[in-house]
Amino acid sequence: MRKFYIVMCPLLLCMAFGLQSVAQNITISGDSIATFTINKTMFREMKQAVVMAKAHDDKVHRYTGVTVANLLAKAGILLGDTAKRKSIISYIVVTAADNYKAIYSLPEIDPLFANRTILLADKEDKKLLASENGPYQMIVPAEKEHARWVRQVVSIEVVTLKQ
Ligand SMILES: Nc1nc2c(c(=O)[nH]1)N[C@H]1C(S)=C(S)[C@@H](COP(=O)(O)O)O[C@H]1N2
Ligand SMILES: [Mo]
Repeated sequence: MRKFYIVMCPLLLCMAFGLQSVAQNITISGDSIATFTINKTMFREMKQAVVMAKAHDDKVHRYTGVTVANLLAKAGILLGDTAKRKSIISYIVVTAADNYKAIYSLPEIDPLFANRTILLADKEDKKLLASENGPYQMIVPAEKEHARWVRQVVSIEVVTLKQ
């Protein structure tokens, strides 16, 4: 029995950390920035925001995480008044671990334009997201469909139209 633990414990730990290190990073890329990776520690150290939103189960839940606006700003994307001519011709592509994708226009993300907060959450009702949804999920309040509540987000790409 002792031999079993000596072999299995390191093995299981390696597997757990191996899987986590891939899934717990978010890569942010775009033409005007160097590709930027945010890991779990960086995510937790960023300003935490709370959004109340009705999920696919028709119930209002409390989501905690980082606003997508702050994530983009951290990666070097300019938002706000000085960037608005560029923002209105830009969008983001959010990709999940299963390669599911959704797009959001930059004016939907930028608080200069948007009257709702789009969040990348890691917690629902104060608990870490369930593994089928997390570690990170897009929370898009007040949408009638939940198709853009992308689960298991792995990357965000910023695209600006060519003029
Ligand atoms: N990664 C990923 N996220 C996804 C999907 C998907 O197929 N893959 N489906 C979307 C759709 S169409 C809906 S309705 C909701 C379903 O969320 P639920 O599983 O919490 O009901 O997740 C959205 N997020
Ligand atoms: Mo859906």
